[in-house]
Amino acid sequence: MVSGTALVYDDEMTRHKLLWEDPICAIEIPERLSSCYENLKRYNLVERCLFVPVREGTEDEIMLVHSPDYLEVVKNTQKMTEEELRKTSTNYDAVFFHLTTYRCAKLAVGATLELVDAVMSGTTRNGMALVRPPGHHSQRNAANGFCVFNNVAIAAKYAQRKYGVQRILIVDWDVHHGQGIQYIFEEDPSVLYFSWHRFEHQQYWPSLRESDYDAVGQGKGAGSNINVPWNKVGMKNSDYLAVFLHVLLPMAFEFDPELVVVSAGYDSGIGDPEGQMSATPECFAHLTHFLMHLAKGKLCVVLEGGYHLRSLSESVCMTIKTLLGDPLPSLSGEMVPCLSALESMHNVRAAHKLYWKCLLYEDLTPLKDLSTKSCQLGQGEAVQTGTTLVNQQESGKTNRDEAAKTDEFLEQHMKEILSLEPPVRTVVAEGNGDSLPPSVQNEKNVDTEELKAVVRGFAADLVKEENVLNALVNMLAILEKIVKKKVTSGLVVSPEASLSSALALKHCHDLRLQKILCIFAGDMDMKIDSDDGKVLLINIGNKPSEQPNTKYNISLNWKEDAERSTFFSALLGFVLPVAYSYQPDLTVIAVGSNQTLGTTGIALLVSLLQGLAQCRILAVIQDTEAQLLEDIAKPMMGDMTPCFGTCSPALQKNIQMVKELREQLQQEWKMLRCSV
Ligand code: X5A
Ligand code: ZN
Repeated sequence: MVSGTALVYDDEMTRHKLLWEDPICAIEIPERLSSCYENLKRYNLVERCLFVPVREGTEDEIMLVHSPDYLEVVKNTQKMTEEELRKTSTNYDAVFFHLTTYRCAKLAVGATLELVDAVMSGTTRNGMALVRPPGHHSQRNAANGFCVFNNVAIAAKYAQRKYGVQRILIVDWDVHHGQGIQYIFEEDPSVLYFSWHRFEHQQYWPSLRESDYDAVGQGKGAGSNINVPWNKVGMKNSDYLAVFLHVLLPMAFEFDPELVVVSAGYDSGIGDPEGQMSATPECFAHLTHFLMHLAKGKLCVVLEGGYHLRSLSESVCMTIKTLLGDPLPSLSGEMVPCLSALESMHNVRAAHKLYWKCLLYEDLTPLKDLSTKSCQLGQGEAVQTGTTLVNQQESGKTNRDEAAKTDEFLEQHMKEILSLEPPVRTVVAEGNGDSLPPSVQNEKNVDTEELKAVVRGFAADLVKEENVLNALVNMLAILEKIVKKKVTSGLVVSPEASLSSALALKHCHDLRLQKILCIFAGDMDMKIDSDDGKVLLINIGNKPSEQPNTKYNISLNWKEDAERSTFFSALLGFVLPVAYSYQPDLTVIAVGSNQTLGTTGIALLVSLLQGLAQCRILAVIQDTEAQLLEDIAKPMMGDMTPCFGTCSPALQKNIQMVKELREQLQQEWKMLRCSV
């Protein structure tokens, strides 16, 4: 298992700066880089990373993407007068050159390639490069939008050449469309490019027709370019999450990349003057966490935009904390995607239906393009809650006020979310887990009368057997550790998994936890009264359920053995949206006999559920399934799951079942929606 996180940075990249008045370029300042690094130091994250020095990208490396003529133009800026620099800058849209630009742009390329080397060689599992100038707008023959060399596109070509990487996923979460990357890989099926971007029906910069959802790639590359246009500002955590769950991740798992590179712009975060969006810093932790499940964790995050210094630097810290494996804070805000986001999601899914098996049975009626007017404020949409920060104001004074308000909001918000979070990822296991990773603590022979009394109070007649009593007491001891945040997660093997789970839920109630997400896999015999919303039960079993599904008691029953693709679509398209909508305080996973998820399925389930409930999970495993212990413990410790391979299409009837459930419950659980 490869571990560790690389951090590539050099403050020399702060030398590139704007020398004259230019209101458009004025936001791309050196402090963008230094403030990120300062904040990383403040959170003690720098010393936890493997620090990788930068180098210059070579001319050959730059020419993997750019023309010799363009390289020459940039090279010549090294010895220009200010007047000439100014003149050269005006040849491009939203670009400035400085005497050090060529040097810094070469360092930005080299830093990105050093990151690729660290990850591809297995020196670290993942990492981040903090670079300036950014790259995703630059093109073969042109600088554009503050970008000089296309760092991420060069990195992808480099990884293909040097390491023979067959499939690369580029995720561009910057708020602008990385049209440069799109142009470079448009016809290349080996690079899947995903970008979401402020678009406003083509009114927003760079106002290109080809930034819309129907630009799906060309020729052999058809289907390998995914554009999600944002036609409104104010997109929030739930909108970003919905697009990941319903658009990017199904396609990404199907694509099965060998490397993931992120064009990580944080101008899509709250307070940014360019983006005008509302996503809070922990949203980037969740986006990062999802991407860590692809390509065996090989994830290279490369800075692009981000112009609100506090928002930028907090979001960068959240990204790096997540790369390091820290527990994720819960995603805040109302979990309801807005109508405009749903419309974009519908359109992009419809545009890609022909190219992806995961969309094969989706009911994607002809593209809808509601006019801007008809999709103005739907229910919940006027409430860009939590902040009155989002407001398209033009005056400079108001912008400064808005920025200061975001500063204040973030100060408070980060304190809150980070104080809730358990400090480190720890797993404690009950009893005789011989096969467990050594980092898992062991809880043995807890012997408290208090807990025994709890057990007797629960089911006196059932606990005559010593081993059952012990298992229940140990489970309670572990549960209390999780609730008190002494550990993040716990594992229990039980001769009576149903009984153990029922007691766990009851005890959670006594400990005043408000909402418990309880996931069952395999045969479990449990009657739980969950109508009051304190428990949400999702049963992923084989047995057809006797009761009809209700908001808090849901059964997913495969018709036959589930293929991997059925499981993916159920997990991404159903379980996670419901779980994120519910926002639980704890997750209980109960595994009975005859579970059909397989070891990789269970591991993926456990791993992805760590995005909920501040990472707090209790797994209760029936003793006959004890061989699963290790597969569950590993993802709890932050080990990524084994690779899945690409998917065959799922059985239509299974997909149908998931689809029907989604339709039935999308009024109750709004994150299930992916269409208008
Ligand atoms: C990298 C980046 C934005 C350019 C905006 C020009 N560029 N109006 O965020
Ligand atoms: Zn940007």
